Amino acid sequence: MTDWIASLQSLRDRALGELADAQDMRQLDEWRVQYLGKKSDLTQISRQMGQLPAEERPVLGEHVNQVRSVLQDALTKKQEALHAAELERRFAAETIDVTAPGRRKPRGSMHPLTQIIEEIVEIFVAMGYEVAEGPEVETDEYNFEKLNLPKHHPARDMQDTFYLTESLLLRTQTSPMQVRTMERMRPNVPVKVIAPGKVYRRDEDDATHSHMFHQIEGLVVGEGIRMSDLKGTLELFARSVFGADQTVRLRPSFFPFTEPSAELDIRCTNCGGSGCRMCKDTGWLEILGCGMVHPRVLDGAGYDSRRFSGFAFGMGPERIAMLKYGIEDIRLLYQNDLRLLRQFHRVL
Ligand code: 2NM
Repeated sequence: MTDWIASLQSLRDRALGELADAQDMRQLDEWRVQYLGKKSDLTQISRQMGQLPAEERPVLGEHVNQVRSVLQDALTKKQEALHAAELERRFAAETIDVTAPGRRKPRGSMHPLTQIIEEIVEIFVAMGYEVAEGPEVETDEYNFEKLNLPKHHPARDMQDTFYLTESLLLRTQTSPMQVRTMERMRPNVPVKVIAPGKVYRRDEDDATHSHMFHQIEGLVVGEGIRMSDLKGTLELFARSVFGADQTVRLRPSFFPFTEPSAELDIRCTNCGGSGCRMCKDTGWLEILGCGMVHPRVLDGAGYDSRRFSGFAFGMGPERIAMLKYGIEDIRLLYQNDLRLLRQFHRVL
């Protein structure tokens, strides 16, 4: 019995000594198997206690339990210490200098065309228009038929349109969105909508033409909408974009979807009206087309033209940007040459 107790004590001292030397979790685990596991000396001793006289068993059992709990406590403490040491090591190794200066990234800004489009859309949004955007692949029906351009109409030139199938095409204007908006809104008024987006025409690209360009169209439908509403609206628009001192004039024109139709001119931004190369000595620059919505277009979209009227207009933001900034070749707007883009850098 005393021998057993002595060997338990030396077992405990040996185990604690080895535990103190353990360096990592793997060694701790080996130690646990060796001293507290199923095949450990401690477990063997527990098993062999049966050989002792009955009165000695509880005494030795007490000692065994005590050693086991001392070892178990020591193991837990050592685990916690190793854990803490590991954390300390990582905190020390992984510190970062949060005061170190960052790497500067070159900052881009909006493309001049995007800037102009947003500026124009914003002017009409401020007047209470909603913005309508929609598909670039359109049906013949919406791009032509509902805009008073029946099949075989001369203005509906096959040569100018990218047809995908007999009835599908790349839209040549954004007016299909105006028609969709009227159909969605009817019979409610007023309809006030601005439709910006890409349009496509079969054209040879040159300084003033592009097979893909942008259009912004506006439409107002209501009761008692008149040509003077159109003129006042467009005058306000022209003054917002080209300066508060701008003057405008309407010049008769023709579009299949408006009657009457007109073109809006502003005073030449280059010479102020005295005549120059830019305005071909007229003193005026054309900036958009417009007119009173044709009764057939209104009726076709579900607004009885005997009761409702409306005005519409369409402009090319490329042209507006070129006039406003004196850009002489439309292709400059698509090439993304940094020498051009940097001139329109705006800090956002
Ligand atoms: C223009 C010129 C004149 C126009 C017409 C319509 C609609 F859908 F209401 F009939 N939207 N846009 C229009 C009118 C477009 O672009 C030069």
